[in-house]
Amino acid sequence: MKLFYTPGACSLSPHIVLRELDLPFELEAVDLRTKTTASGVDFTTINPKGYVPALQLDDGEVLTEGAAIVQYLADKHAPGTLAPAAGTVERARFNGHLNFISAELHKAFGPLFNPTLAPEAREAASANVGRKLDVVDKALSDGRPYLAGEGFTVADAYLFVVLSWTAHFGVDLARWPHLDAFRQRVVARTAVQAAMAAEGLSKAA
Ligand SMILES: N[C@@H](CCC(=O)N[C@@H](CS)C(=O)NCC(=O)O)C(=O)O
Repeated sequence: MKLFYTPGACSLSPHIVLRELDLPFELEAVDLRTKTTASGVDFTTINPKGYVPALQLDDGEVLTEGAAIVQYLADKHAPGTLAPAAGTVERARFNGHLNFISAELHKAFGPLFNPTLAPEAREAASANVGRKLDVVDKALSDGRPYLAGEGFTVADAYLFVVLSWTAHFGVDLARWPHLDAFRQRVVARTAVQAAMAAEGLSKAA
């Protein structure tokens, strides 16, 4: 398998999952401005949508969409471990978390990555991110260590990556104590440390 990634981007989520599962894989970086991979390939020939992550399987099949990729990896390589079993209420709740992180929280960060965003629009975007963080903080407020309960799942990997962006935009996680504690819990995981080191990210990222 080969994961097409950009350091610190949402592709860090499947990268963490590949390492949590101890699977053999290669990494290839993508320059998102030029849409060119490190080996000089036009990335849009691999993922016509032009964004990371993309996971190329050993038979050449390419999977896209981070939430789909991490569920595929969990279901195929550790059924019922990094994602609850399909068809259960637990899985439906877990899917709710994954969808919220992808469609609400991840997307809420989008405007903040635009360096030309007007100050008022930036303030509105930050407030919107804050409202989404309120929701996830509440989900962790019953003392559970991870979104689905006691065990780490692929939804936690994705949430961790999105939380890591807050530091770049001056959003202080101290306002969300459960999320802050969650981030510290997840960053300490061996697979997370290894993925971050491989992407050249510091522990604080
Ligand atoms: N819906 C996609 C969105 C992926 C996405 O937003 N990727 C960002 C990095 S976090 C990217 O590659 N942006 C560059 C672009 O869209 O041109 C997914 O969840 O995988």
